[in-house]
Amino acid sequence: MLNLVLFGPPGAGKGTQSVKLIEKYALIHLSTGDILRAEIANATPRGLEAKKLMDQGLLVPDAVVIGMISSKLDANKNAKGFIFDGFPRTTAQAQALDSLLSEKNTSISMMLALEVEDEELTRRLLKRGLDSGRADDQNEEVIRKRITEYNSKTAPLKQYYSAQNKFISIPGTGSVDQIFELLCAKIAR
Ligand code: B4P
Repeated sequence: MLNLVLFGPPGAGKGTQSVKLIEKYALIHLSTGDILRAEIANATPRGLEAKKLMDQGLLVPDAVVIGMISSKLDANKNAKGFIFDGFPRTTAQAQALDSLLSEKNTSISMMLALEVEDEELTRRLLKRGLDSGRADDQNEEVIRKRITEYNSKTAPLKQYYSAQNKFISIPGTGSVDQIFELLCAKIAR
């Protein structure tokens, strides 16, 4: 199985590149951000709780997102592989993912990390906020909070995957197609 973690700060291009990767490699796309936004749109109790945190730029509790990923893995037993987009975001999530995959006799193949400077991230997210309708993209203070959450809780996962020899860094600036080619070259190695 090909199981990719697509990693990077908010606005690095994870969602954008996932669309291209799932088409090329026929993988199942699991984006915790998309799953949470669907729960919000359906006004589920979990969605309503998550919205309060997401609107402030904070992470949703580990137990919530781990539970969501676990059910999605169970629902896709015959998948050729998965792209984990925006998950894991904490060490507890990474450990839970390793054990969920090992129960299925598989593991993460590699972590592809898109690297983009903070100023460019803010610019991209504010631009998306003009037409996305996403509350967390419309306020510069909230965007900065998301980047701070990333730097304190999520960036340490680079070490987690480096220790397993699975960390690959990719420049996340340039055209979407150029970045996609870099990702494909690393996957093909
Ligand atoms: P996510 O939905 O994961 O959102 P994101 O990181 O902000 O965006 P994404 O990475 O998909 O966007 P992209 O860069 O593609 O999370 C939202 C919130 O949900 C989190 O803040 C958190 O509260 C919660 N959450 C989600 N997962 C969680 C978890 N595991 N644990 C706890 N909480 C969790 O695109 C950004 C913009 O850049 C787009 O407009 C795009 O067009 C543009 N862009 C992309 N590539 C570009 C390029 N090469 N050049 C110029 N612009 C580019």
